[in-house]
Amino acid sequence: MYPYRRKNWRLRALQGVLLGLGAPMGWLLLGSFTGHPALSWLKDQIGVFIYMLLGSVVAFSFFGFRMGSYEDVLRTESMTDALTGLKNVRYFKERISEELSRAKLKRRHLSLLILDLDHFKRVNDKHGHPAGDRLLSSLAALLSANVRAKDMLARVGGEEFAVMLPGASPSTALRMAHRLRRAVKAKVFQVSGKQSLKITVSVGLASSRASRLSRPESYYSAADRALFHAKRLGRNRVEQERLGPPNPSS
Ligand code: GH3
Ligand code: MG
Ligand code: MG
Repeated sequence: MYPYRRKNWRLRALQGVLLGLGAPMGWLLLGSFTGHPALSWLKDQIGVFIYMLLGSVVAFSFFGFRMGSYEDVLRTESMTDALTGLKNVRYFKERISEELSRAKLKRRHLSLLILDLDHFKRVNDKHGHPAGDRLLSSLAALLSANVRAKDMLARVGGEEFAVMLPGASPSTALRMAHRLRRAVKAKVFQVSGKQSLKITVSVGLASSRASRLSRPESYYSAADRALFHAKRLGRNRVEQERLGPPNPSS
């Protein structure tokens, strides 16, 4: 299980239970130091002991639960992009390293797509920044609806998105890239009132079977190079790049 999926509220509640047990146990210990043998003192004071035990276990585990839940919310927020609700670049970088390690073990493919909106600045210039924001949110929903459940979609820059496709061969990844590009091209975005507009996206693709020397950075730079070519060759297109030779010293 990945650490970012761990539920801290469970751990903190359990720690609360342990802490809660500590107080009545300490009370018994204190009793034995002051000349009250634990068992006979316990027999005399069983009501007080049970009251203390339940009270402190409930109180500590409740505070543990609240603290853990708060930590869970903070962790989720720190990995989520506020505008689109997608995962952010920090989460994406963690995940790609983990998926790459997994792919290396199984000698499987890993593919990466980077999508960049074409001439997005013009949208802001013509329709205003809030309209641009709305377009980005709708686009995120559109992309989410078009990736597989096991793929990982994230917003990695202003108008830049990345999709990691674990296990996807170059041909599967290419099909996915074209599917996303076509879906964006076909969509009419409602940006403000009755105003609607269309936009296109360029996609850079990097795909390779993971080897012992594969690095996440080589996937990023290959997908970036491919994106650069897609822009240069006219936009609204998909280009792919081979991964450069891995650098064993890095
Ligand atoms: P290209 O086809 O070469 O990618 O052109 P472009 O205009 O999309 O690229 P450029 O890098 O020149 O501009 C990106 C624009 O994206 C500029 C910036 O204002 C806009 N942008 C970045 N983040 C946000 C955002 O969160 N909201 C809005 N509305 N605009 C954003
Ligand atoms: Mg860009
Ligand atoms: Mg752009």
